[in-house]
Amino acid sequence: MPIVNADISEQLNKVADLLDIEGANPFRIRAYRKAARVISELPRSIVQMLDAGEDLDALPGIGKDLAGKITILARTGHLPLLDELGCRLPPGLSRLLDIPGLGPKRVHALHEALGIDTVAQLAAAARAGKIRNLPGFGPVTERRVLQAAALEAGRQRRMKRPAAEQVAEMLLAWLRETPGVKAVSAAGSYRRKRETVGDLDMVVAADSGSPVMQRFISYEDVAEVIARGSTRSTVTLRNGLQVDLRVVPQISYGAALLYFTGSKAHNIGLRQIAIDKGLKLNEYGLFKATGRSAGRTEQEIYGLLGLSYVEPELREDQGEIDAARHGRLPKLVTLDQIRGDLHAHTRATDGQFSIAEMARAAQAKGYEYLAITDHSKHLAITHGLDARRLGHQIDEIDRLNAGSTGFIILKSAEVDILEDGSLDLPDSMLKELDLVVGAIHSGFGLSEDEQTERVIRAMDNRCFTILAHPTGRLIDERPAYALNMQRVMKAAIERGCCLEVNAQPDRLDLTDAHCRLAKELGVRLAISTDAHSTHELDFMRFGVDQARRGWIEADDVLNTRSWSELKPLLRHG
Ligand code: DGT
Ligand code: CA
Ligand code: CA
Repeated sequence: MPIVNADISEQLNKVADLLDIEGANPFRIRAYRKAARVISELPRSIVQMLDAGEDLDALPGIGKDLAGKITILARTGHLPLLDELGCRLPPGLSRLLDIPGLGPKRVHALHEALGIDTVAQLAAAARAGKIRNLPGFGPVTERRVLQAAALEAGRQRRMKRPAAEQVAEMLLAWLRETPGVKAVSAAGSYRRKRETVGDLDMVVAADSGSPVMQRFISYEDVAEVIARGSTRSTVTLRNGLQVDLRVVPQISYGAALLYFTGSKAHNIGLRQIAIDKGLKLNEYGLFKATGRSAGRTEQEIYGLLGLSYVEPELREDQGEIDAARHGRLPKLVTLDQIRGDLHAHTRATDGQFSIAEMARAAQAKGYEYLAITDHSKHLAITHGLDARRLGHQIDEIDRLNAGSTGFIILKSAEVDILEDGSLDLPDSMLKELDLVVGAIHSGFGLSEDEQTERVIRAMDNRCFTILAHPTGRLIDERPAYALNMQRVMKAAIERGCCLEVNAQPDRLDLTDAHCRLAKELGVRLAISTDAHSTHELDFMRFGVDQARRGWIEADDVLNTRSWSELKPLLRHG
């Protein structure tokens, strides 16, 4: 893989950051930053320039010495100076830079004054009130640092779904190939489809545990074996994730799966029902005084407890046991019921592909429609569309639709909701669209009342259709802005608007609890990928999982419908 300009620029910036932390000569630091900027804005690739035999020191701000370093970096993908700096500085220091509000200058000051090298030390100093007294810091910064450090620590502990999924599926496949293995499944929060997982739990059915454990600890990604037994072992993988594995005989497989899937609260509820029936439930089975009654499958255990089968996504002790007893569990929406995607970007703004390429990929998934929802101009960083460019996009979509059957590209936009609640495109343009997706990308700091009013005012616009990523949170990175969700949802119902379940695995916004609230209040939801590339259309499964955790059924979801069924449900100015 040839190194691209953006990578070179990033590495140079990193050098500048580390030099800055070290307190190096400001001119030297500035030279690296300038070079990083020049290279990131270059219309041509550095590698191509080198291939053509051109001199890099002809570029503005890049002298002989830097040109040499950049050449090494471009040719080898490696910058020796960066390794050197990395060795000279404590390893935790550069992670401090990831904390919002902490630039290299402040990291340098914290290191010099308090000897802080790690996020944990930083949090401890903030808690002890030591940071507020440093020159240039103060109590506000101290509080911010404390919040950010808590988030940062949380980020280290829990892993988001795509990363967890990759690790889990490969390991499951590895275990499945062990001779004598009869069944293999993930359990725990991963199987319950939680947004993040603390560790992975796996259950294997086999007559003998030892060969399975032998294969488990010989998995190439294992960094450390924490515990090893014939029925239970724990390892840490190279990426830091811990995995717990249990091996049980097939006759106990269902009971073990049930137990280790959890949640703990759900298990406690089940165990109480067993006790009330004079039975005993544990990870080996469901027992009568006279011996085992069930254990091979989860289904037979639920059945003997007088419950219908509870999908793992619902096992959170949120009323599912009662619903299972009375046959009132929801029939959860499934991925194959999804018939289109109502939020996707193209190269016109911050996406990576053309309208036609995105549409072709959506059609290949078996969808009937895809809404193109590029950003509006207020989001300048994405080169958002103004009325004129949106007009061109509309013309292009009409042209593409004219030549296709069985698939329709929907005309739309992800229009910014401005701070006063007005929309960032004129009504005359919005009226031309099949649907309007509205979103907040600025002014996160408004009070709950102000933010709620802002969103409701946006929905007052007769063209407004779907509120995208309604809380604005980024998992473990940015908290939700203050918003009264109940009021927003009620206002949406009154106005015929819908809310989005954004399927980006960093967002998953609405949350499961909000999905549940939407269902109770009767707000329709769109499960949308917000895809910025063709492969991100596959994020749909994460959105569906989130909706399932929120008890959502097909009828609650806009895009389980064909376009002809959907169209009359969308209000239009
Ligand atoms: P995580 O790993 O933090 O994302 O969440 P879980 O739910 O995967 O929790 P974990 O890994 O500690 O345990 C996996 C499952 O094992 C858990 O969901 C239920 C079961 N479990 C663990 N400890 C207990 C316990 O003390 N009592 C009961 N009833 N079940 C437990
Ligand atoms: Ca777990
Ligand atoms: Ca565990």
